Amino acid sequence: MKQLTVKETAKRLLDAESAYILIHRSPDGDCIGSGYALAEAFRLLGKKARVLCSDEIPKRYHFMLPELMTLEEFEPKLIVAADVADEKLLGDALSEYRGRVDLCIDHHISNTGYAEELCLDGKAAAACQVLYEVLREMNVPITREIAVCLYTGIATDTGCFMYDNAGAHTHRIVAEIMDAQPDIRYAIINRNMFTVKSMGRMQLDKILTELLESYMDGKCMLVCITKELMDKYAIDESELEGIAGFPLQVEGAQVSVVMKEYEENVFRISMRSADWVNVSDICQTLGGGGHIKAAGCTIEGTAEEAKNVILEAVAKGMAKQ
Ligand SMILES: [Mn+2]
Repeated sequence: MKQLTVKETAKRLLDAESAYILIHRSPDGDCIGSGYALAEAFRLLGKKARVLCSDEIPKRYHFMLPELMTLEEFEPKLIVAADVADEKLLGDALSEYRGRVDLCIDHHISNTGYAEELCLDGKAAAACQVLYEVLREMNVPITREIAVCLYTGIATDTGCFMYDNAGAHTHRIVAEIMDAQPDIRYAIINRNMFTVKSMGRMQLDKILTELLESYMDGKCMLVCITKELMDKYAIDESELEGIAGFPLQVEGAQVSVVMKEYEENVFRISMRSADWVNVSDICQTLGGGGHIKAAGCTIEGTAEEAKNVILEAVAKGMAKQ
């Protein structure tokens, strides 16, 4: 793996006449934003690009998708991954691209270096922020479509500019995006991403409130969402968006753990930290990773077994720090 500067990355992209752009499974605002903004940039430059994802893009993000040209099949000259920290996160449907990624644009310090070339800024709030700098270097205009993608990616990865990662530089880039496209209703994007919930999701929040479990004198709040629960209330996977920070709203909570039963006896764990606990370290001891305040891992076993493993790791992690 070779580390590329923004300038080198821009050149690499300008030199390629076509690309497949891979984003991670369970797509979020940042990978969708960076993937489609790059595809749109390719289109503007008269190149071919297609965004590939193992999972369908959830409806709530459809407003971000530019009307890309319908393309005939093409053999990509470049395979790019956007916001994908680990090849495993490409998901099953894209597993054929493992070991074949030419260039990765990312902001996860935990990036495994699977791509041949890597443009990584571990300090950037979002892959969209890194991509913004690359697009400027490529002299790509910040069109309405690109602005919507980049803004949404940065807004979602910073929890609506509430996390530490939203520093002065991030705000400056966002200001530049807003200056470039002043007519976009940014407040509406934020309202739709952070405030508006389906009635089903409101009901789910009520159930989750009842299911909240408190550990370590309330410093660790946990909620376990089993398949049984999902079925009982007919909850769709996409309605669980942004649920990771939910238990962290409780006063005094330092770490939140959301366990989602992905397959029977397989739990995807999302961990969040309010302040000083490094959950990336904790998740790494469980075979996962991520950011200091937002990380995840996968645990197999019954809910009780998984819970015990996680709580032990959290207790250890908190004692160490
Ligand atoms: Mn991201």
